[in-house]
Amino acid sequence: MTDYPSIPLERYREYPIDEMRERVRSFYENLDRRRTVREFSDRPVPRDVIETALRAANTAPSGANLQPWHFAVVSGPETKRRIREAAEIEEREFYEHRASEEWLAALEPLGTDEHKPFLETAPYLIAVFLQKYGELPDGRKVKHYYPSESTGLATGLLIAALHEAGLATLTHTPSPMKFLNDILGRPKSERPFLLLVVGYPDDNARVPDIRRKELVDYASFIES
Ligand code: IYR
Repeated sequence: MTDYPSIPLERYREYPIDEMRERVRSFYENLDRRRTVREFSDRPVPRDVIETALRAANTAPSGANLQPWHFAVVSGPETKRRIREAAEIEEREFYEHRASEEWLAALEPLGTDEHKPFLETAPYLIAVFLQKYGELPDGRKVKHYYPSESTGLATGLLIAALHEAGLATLTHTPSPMKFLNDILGRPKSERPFLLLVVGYPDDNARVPDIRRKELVDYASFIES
């Protein structure tokens, strides 16, 4: 392992309080416009935009800075077709047998079902893999710490970056997702974490009129 030299925190920026307020508000207001979309356009998206969003994702904090994630970026129609086929098999099983009545009732307002045409329509699918352990070139294993937390953080940043770029995403979690390892040729050290569908929304895309919780409902301040 490398030993990192210690360097000054040169790239940190502090802002005057008013500017701090303005920046965080505008950041929040922009994120608040994000909606998960299920109807995608097939309009192409430049690959370099995806690459830069992935660089943003890769800035996420991770256990022991081991960056325990892999992003498999799929744009090829044949691979997208295979992913759709495999996902729909699992999803049919989910909606017809595996899901409890309670789960199906929770999904009802979202109007989801086993049909996943967006897996072929959208220009990009990003399969996010969690690396349970790392593998050195000589085959030795490197223990990873907090890989789920780390990969979740990286995925959150990826979604925010793509939204910032004006793209829509759908976090899709066909379960089980093991087929992604086979189709995308990923090693067994990697567990499929989720499948992110990326593109422009369809011109006629509609979304359910959901509400976000109020601050008091999801945060508490302990000041003594
Ligand atoms: N994976 C299924 C079901 C599903 C589950 C949850 I939790 C959602 O928020 C949405 C869908 C599907 O993608 O349809």
